[in-house]
Amino acid sequence: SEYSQEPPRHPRLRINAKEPFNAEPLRSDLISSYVTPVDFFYKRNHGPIPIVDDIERYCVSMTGLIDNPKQLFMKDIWNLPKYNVTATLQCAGNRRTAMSNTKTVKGVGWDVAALGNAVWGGAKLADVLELVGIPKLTSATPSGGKHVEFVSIDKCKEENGGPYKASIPLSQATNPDADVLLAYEMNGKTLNRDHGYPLRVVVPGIIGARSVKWLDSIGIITEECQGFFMQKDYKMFPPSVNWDNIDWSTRKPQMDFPVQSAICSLEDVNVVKNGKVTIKGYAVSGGGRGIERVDISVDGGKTWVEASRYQKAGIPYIAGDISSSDKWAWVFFEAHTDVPKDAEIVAKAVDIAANVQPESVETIWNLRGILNTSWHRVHVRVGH
Ligand code: MTE
Ligand code: MO
Repeated sequence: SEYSQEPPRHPRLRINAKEPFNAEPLRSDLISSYVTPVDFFYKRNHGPIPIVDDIERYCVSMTGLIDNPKQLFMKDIWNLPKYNVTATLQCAGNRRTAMSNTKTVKGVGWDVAALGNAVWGGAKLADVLELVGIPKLTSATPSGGKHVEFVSIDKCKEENGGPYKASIPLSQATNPDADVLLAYEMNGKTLNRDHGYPLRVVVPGIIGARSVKWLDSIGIITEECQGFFMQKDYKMFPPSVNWDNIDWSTRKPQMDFPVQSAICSLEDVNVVKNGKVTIKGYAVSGGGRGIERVDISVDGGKTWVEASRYQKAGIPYIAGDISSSDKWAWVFFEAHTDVPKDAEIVAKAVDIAANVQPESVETIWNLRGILNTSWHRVHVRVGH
């Protein structure tokens, strides 16, 4: 079958769909390190994993509204200055299963681990675009180019067997501070097949769907990409919209993700012996907004305490301070409490723009089940 040449994967992944392969780590594996090991980084695919076996001949076609269309080979990309950017990639479908539990949604189910934090190594897209004559900080080219489209070599059924694609605004692509990468390394090693070998886009701060893997071409275009995943998917609709009244054209493709957090040291339901629990998890917000605070409740949200936050051991995390924190990366939080009786433990994060996670999933329910950022709740039963 077309799935007979999939790469090997870690046996401890939780598989949500086999073909295409979609899997996430266990909660406990997710929070065992600030930089997620490649093996435990969630894998989100819409088709079979492509095979690129001739790296000498592999190239990215630069097309569209540019004066000199060009083919860039890996050596051209390797020749550009290399940047390492620590960035958390999060699928818009993270926590979809919990949203589905209130009312059915369409899409692959995910627990709370459809995200990961990696050190991505590669060239800045802003530098790559300069090679085809587009200067830094351009929002429109003289020829009317306003968006940058990334087209993959994979084949997806949603595109009727065509490639996965997405676009971002040219202003973001040409802004060196936006840290958009064409990445060929993940955590210091050559990118592996599951994550986009030999070259993928990494767009920090926005939903994972725009970070196109297995890049085939980059196009400068007038309007945003018209592909399925931009126009007929990954849009946020209000709870009133259903499959009978949906009008996809009324909404923009989702880009930034909202503030999110989840407890990963506990499962949905836990039995503990003496009532002492460690509450540990991650918090992250889109757009490079740091995490200001994580509040923890052990009484279902009536009263709260603040958790401690950290990225790297020994370095205090200061939200919004790029000299002490990784701007595009999650923070871990931790709190230790005594839970004398059965309890509902809740986490909610606040970002530096004072955005707060919504209390209930019902208020943000949407038919595609994206962006479930409601307060994360787990239950503890004290046994004797
Ligand atoms: N790129 C291609 N070519 N094909 C895909 O199916 N999935 C997207 C994005 N890029 C996808 C893709 C989605 S929805 C997400 S969340 C991320 O890749 C997942 O990246 P990962 O598998 O490296 O975690
Ligand atoms: Mo995704």
